[in-house]
Amino acid sequence: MDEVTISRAITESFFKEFMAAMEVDVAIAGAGPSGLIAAYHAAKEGMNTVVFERELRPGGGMPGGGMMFPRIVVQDEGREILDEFGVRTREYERGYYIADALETISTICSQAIKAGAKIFNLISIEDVMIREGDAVTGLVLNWSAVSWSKLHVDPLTVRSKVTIDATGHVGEICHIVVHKLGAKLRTQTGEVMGEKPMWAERGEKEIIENTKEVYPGLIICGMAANAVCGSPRMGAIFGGMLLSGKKAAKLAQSIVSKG
Ligand code: 48F
Repeated sequence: MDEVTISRAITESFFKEFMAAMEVDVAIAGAGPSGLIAAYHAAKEGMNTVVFERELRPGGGMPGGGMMFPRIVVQDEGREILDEFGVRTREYERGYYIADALETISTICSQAIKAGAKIFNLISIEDVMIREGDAVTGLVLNWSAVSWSKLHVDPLTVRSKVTIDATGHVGEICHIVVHKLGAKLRTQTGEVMGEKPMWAERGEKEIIENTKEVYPGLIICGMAANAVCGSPRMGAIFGGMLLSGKKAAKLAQSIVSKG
């Protein structure tokens, strides 16, 4: 057993993938359920796809289930998606299906990686790259440990044909675009409107309409879509997250195919 061989194997394989991720079709900020579903579908459609996740582990809010009970609920449309992934569900009451949160998120994450998406954890998006017309053309990243320790270290950048903000309840990438560019988003007010209080049915319905190209080169999906467009949160029902991720990948494909 040679420790240095182990170290070389890890370093070389990481940097090979990291270099390949610097110029991609689709760059996704956030490896929560919506970002991972978007990554799975984008990669499956043959797009070169990378996901950057701030935390040590992917999954976002899904492993926590409802109030740390690691279970999630999906409706019929969500169940169909879980069926495709081979995630087991049980009908609790008519139209309400329960799944194990850890089985669900680990399966989606594994399938996204197997479909070809590259997921880098412990990396935070701290800015966007822009070009003519202020279109978003990439993400600016740094080790999460740098921001957590408040070190002054300059970031690196990846170029992408399309970027997806899947950062959850804050919608961090949209905030950056609005604050740094003074840009108007394709929302009712042109601003990040902020998430509204819990209303599961409306939240689940509106998340699909809210999943869109909100700014040139920038798609919003998952809870970020509702937070940016001023729609309600929905708690531990996850069908909308899954459908939103799938729609985001489709939108990304139409942008990538236009070149
Ligand atoms: O919050 P999160 O799970 O977002 P989602 O995919 O799903 C929402 C549900 O989990 C739940 C819900 C269900 O009804 O409302 O909350 O929309 O995942 C977002 C991920 O993005 C990461 C964050 O750590 C989390 O894992 N993230 C947030 N900001 C950044 C980031 C950033 N600037 N750079 C990298 N990752």
